[in-house]
Amino acid sequence: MRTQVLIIGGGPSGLLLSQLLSDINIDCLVLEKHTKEHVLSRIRAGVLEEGTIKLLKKAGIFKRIKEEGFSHDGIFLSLKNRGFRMDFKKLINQKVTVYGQTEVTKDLYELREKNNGKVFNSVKDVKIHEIETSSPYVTCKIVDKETKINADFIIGCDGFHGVSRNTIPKEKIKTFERVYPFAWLGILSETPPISEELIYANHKTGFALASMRNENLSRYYIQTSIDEKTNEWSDDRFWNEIKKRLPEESLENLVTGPSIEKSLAPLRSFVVEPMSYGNLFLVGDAAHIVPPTGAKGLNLAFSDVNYLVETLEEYYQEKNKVVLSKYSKRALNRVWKAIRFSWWMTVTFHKFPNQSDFDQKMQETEIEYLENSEVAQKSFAENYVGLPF
Ligand code: FAS
Ligand code: PHB
Repeated sequence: MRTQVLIIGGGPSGLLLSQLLSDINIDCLVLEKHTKEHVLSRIRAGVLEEGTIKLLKKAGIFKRIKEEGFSHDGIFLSLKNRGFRMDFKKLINQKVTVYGQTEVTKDLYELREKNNGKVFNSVKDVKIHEIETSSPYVTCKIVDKETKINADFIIGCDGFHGVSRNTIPKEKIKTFERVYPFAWLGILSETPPISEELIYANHKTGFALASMRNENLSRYYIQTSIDEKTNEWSDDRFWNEIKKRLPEESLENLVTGPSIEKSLAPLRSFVVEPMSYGNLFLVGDAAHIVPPTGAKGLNLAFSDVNYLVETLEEYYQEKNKVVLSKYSKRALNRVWKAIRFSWWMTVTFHKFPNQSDFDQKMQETEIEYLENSEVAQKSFAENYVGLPF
């Protein structure tokens, strides 16, 4: 089998990349190790930046986002159980859209199927070969049949635990990492959201986030220690903890109920440089991880896709390999700014083990400065809604 661009990973970045490449007549195919149902069972991101919306619209995905997504002109930040609003519309005339990653991925699968996109699920034993040569290829098992696929380029859209990044010789890359000493326990509950907009809360017992998926589906997170188990957290224990952390004035609107999903996510910041080697390119979580505190992970994966499509389109038009080096530089320039913002949100809103009263005071002062300075708010707003591609 042969293709021009072979994409490993049928998550959001792999699917969007394959649609946008097909739209400009670049032949591609996607190899995904799980079933479509498994991929769609993951509950992850919730906030889409304007740049993401524009890119999804270009790919042909907008109808359901328009009908079911929620435009948010701002968010609430909270300290010492007191909240205040960040008004993005007033500050920088921009907004974000709340529409779950699961829905985006569902729309992308449907779009690829409608366009007869080549997406192979349940593919096993993907191995990448000869990326330093002009004839890289992949071996794998498709429906248990040993298969070899030749390609011009191989794209790692296979997430943090995928196979692609580890194919690059260790001496050819540099990694940057910070693992945070806490985790997020998230629940979904079929209850009306506590607030029309998201609430990020700093509290001396730990961070909390109130989000949503629709008017009767709420998404909540609390910071927990790193070694927690979901079965140690009954719904009652979760609700009692989040009540301690959210702003007092919001609690009258809190509707508790049974969780229909409960999961723990570790938090880390991670970047690999460069994001390409030979004819292998890394995209999304395969190249970088952000703590979800800044709502950047999915959006960053999509800005990588944008840069890679532009790079490959220019290559196939000019047949000039020099353009290929543009991708990593352009992508990393935006990646590092999102890494910084997500790190800042995480260290400002979370309680660290052995955190002193002075440290807590510094966090609260940082947030109060934000509350009282329009200049600081504009900077926060442009980072939260997403820096330009
Ligand atoms: P993904 O990990 O989504 O997709 C990679 C795909 O590659 C997967 O389908 C996987 O099965 C496949 N794959 C892996 N190895 C393979 C192999 N060897 N062969 C073939 N296929 C292979 N971001 C936010 O913005 N907000 C959030 O709240 C948020 N919460 C998150 C919670 C969790 C638990 C996790 C893990 C991530 C969260 N993220 C969040 C980040 C997340 O949304 C990612 O940024 C986003 O999924 C990135 O998309 P991809 O790069 O496509 O990677
Ligand atoms: C979510 O709704 O899942 C969500 C929203 C904002 C974040 C993280 C997660 O920063």
